[in-house]
Amino acid sequence: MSNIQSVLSENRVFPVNPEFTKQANIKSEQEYQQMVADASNNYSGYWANLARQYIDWKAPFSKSLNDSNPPFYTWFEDGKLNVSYNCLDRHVANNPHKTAIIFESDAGHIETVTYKELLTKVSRFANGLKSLGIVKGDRVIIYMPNSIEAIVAMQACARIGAIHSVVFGGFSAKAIHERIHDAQAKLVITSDAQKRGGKIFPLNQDVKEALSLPGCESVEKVVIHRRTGEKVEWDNKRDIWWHDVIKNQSDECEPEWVEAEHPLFILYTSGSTGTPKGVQHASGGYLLGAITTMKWVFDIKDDDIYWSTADVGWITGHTYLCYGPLAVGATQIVFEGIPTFPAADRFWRMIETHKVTIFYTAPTAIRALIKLGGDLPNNFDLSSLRLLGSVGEPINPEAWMWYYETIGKSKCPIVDTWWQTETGSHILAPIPGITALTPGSCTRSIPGIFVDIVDEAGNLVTDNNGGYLVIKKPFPSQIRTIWNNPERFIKAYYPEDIANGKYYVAGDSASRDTMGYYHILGRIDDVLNVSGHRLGTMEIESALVAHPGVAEAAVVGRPHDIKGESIVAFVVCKGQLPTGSEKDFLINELREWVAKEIGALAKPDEIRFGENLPKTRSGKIMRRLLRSLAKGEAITQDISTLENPHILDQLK
Ligand code: 6R9
Repeated sequence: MSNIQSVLSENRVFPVNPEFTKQANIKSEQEYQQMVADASNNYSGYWANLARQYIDWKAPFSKSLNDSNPPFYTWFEDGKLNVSYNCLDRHVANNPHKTAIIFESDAGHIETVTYKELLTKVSRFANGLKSLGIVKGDRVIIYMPNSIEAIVAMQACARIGAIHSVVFGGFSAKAIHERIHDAQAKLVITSDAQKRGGKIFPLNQDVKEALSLPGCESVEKVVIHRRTGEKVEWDNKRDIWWHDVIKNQSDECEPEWVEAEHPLFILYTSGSTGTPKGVQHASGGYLLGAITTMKWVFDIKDDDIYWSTADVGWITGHTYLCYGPLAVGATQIVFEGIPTFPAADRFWRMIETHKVTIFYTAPTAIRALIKLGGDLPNNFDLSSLRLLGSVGEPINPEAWMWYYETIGKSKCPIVDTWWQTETGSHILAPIPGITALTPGSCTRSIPGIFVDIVDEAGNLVTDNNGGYLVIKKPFPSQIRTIWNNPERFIKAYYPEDIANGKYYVAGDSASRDTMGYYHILGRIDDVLNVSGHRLGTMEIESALVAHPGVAEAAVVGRPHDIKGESIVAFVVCKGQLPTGSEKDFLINELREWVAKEIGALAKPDEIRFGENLPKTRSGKIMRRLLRSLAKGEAITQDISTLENPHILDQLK
């Protein structure tokens, strides 16, 4: 709450830096307003013009938006393109020796590849995939660290029309298994291990474990990249080394020209119910969202050194690492490690070393780095920076101010970008050359995207209490469906009980201030945001209940200074209420259990035991009450409907 209050009472405004405006891709408010007017007057034509301008099409499209079967919208459907061609070949034709990626490993080793070299790597690997029998439409799981190879693997899938699904390296074998099964993947691409913060994480071992569980019969081969040299438990029938896959392959691979709606990838994300949802993105519309926002929000230029610290396992690592920067022909940093290794000055050192001009990271990293050494950045030359970005969760005004002053020296605009796995690209974000900034606000919508705040009935909400954040018109980069589950797609994003299912409902609440700027207040569903990672409370509860000693569990979020939210679990055990050393043992065991079921990122920070959970007489768990208990607040809610008030004392 304190975070929300401070955001809402924020009234500092930082005008645009005129030096920035002079060189910006969008230079004036009139230009922005003209774009909004163009989109209002001819919505479909507005996006069609951009798609023709920014994407190289093999076969031109004649139709822009097709909204004949809502909410299954399509864009540019009779056009043909290849995303990898747009990311590589067209730049190689103009500027083959431009650096595409500067890779810095966890240990500080640097490797650089040009566009031409990257195209060669992608083509060889794409040919290798074909030799393994992978064809257009096949699903490929990628479980790799941030690396040139992870990008090569994703781009190679795009090149041959295979649909990748990247699984974040922090997820467990169980989580990989779930995704393989849901996507019916034919191939898994992984590394022997991953090095982060000096520690080794055996990725291939997780894949092995996942494949040993029933339901992975679809997987024919596992390609293993040798990253660390860790010993690999080899499976003769299934495993093949990356270096053997590319051996003797041609440097050229004709792209598979796919329809604009051909799925580019599936990325699993948490929702309020059930298992993670396979968010499906289309090739053409997604690419357009990535390119336009690279230009408008990141103001990308030919000579920029762009750095997004995101991991390829998340949507930011897809749009603003693998696809967006390459689609616009930029030079970017790809970093394998973590911000605090070998010391908490790693980011600042890297900005100095590589003369980074655009830096994009998450509030949780900023908060952690302030805590570990708020004046460390002063030891480095950060003068190359010209633009800063933030993503993943609301940035509290204090962290914003530090980022603005200490990192940006009060001259770099901060683009606080609100978007989601499902939106594919930025939705709310400042346009840096024209938008005055307010700490903690992601300001206005991208020109051509129509956002609003409404109540259940679909009426506009204008007060500070906020309402449902919705996107009123379909847009090119949006989710097409949930893989294999169109009913769930409709229910999750176009629910009948909010504005009659007319609008895309984001799952966040927001309010607008007197400048018309948006302030995100947080999720309205049972989704937690822990260090910028989306986790469903239900997912963690199911994991806990799967433990043989647990009868029932409820999970809530509690505000946390650095992580944004921390995870508090209330657990009812089978049998006696655990006490003393038995209790400590069980807490430890349950935390490890959740790490195994989902991944270390989902480990509860605190576990409390009770003989029961607070429930209404109809048996519903009173989550609001649990949230108050987790925060240590006095219970002021009406507990008259509570069936078992005495257990509140146990759970305190
Ligand atoms: C890109 C990404 C999406 C959820 C979203 C919201 C939160 C993301 C934010 C933000 C406030 C921002 N979120 N960016 N909240 N300000 N700038 O993070 O995608 O992992 O799908 O999470 O993250 O709650 O609904 P994803």
